Amino acid sequence: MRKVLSGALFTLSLGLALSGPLSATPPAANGSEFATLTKPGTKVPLGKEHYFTYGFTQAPKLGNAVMRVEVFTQDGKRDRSFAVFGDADMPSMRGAHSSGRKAFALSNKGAYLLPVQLVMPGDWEIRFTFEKNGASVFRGAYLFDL
Ligand SMILES: [Cu+2]
Repeated sequence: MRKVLSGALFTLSLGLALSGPLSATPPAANGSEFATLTKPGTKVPLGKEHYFTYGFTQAPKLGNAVMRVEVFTQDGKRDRSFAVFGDADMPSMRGAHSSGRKAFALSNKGAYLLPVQLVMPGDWEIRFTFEKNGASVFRGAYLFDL
């Protein structure tokens, strides 16, 4: 009886070990801890009590663009209590045009805005970090082609 039980537990824990990493959001292609974000404009969960949306203010083209992030509570009230950071780079030539980690600025309306310089066509990535009270709450990466 004991043997059967421990066998079942072993199977269960093995199952959890195998399903854990697979069921989580896949990491970015570069293997970083940044979750890959789905397409702009969709609601992305942010901790247990918030969500955010993100997207360029206009369709991005070569030159200057502005990334906008908006944070809301689950019941739809705008929230300004996070610090949001962005880092733009080209994954295929990492470091060549990296913006470095920059803080989004809060607009009067309460949107988080970050100017981004898209200096050449190709694959781009913007990494987002959301912090609250100095602690990281969420990291995500948006990959797009220009
Ligand atoms: Cu480049």
